[in-house]
Amino acid sequence: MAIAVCPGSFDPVTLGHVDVVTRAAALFDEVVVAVAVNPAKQGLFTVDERRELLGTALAGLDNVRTDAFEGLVVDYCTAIGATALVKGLRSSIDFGFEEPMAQMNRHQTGVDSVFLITDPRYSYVSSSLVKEVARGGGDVAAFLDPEVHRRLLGRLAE
Ligand code: COD
Repeated sequence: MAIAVCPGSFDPVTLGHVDVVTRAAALFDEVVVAVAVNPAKQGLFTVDERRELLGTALAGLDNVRTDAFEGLVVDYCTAIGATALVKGLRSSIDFGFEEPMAQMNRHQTGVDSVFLITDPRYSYVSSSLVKEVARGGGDVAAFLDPEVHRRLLGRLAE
């Protein structure tokens, strides 16, 4: 069984993430969407909240589950028997960021990285940009699952 991991911060999950995970689910037997726990970085949502929102946005994808991990993503892949990492690529800037990580990860344990080119509708979408625009009162509904959108506006209003 080919298991892939889609790692990320997912703070919060956007439709760009959903698109990549949906396409990965068609390529692999099982996809684990894994939230990276970074104790040094406080997010807008807790790790548990991010997993809950991922579950909402990815509902209906039967071979997808969520998890969280701390430490190196390659060690997490080994622990669960995953042979591939799946990442989304929005631009050459993403490639510049991802390429050394992919080489380092492959050097560490042999785990390969698979890159899916973003759907053009989401090529300029990131969690951080969505949060910044929403904080300023801009409309980000087109980039989020409706429940994630509702929760984002609620959190920003607190
Ligand atoms: N369209 C397509 N793909 C997208 C979009 C979009 N609109 N938005 C984001 N993505 C992709 C990103 O390119 C990325 O592949 C993934 O979705 C997750 O994105 P984010 O922003 O939620 O998460 P990041 O980029 O902060 O995640 C970085 C990791 C947590 C994956 C990385 O830091 C990591 O692996 N950390 C674990 C520690 C580790 O092993 N470090 C050594 C690495 S060599």
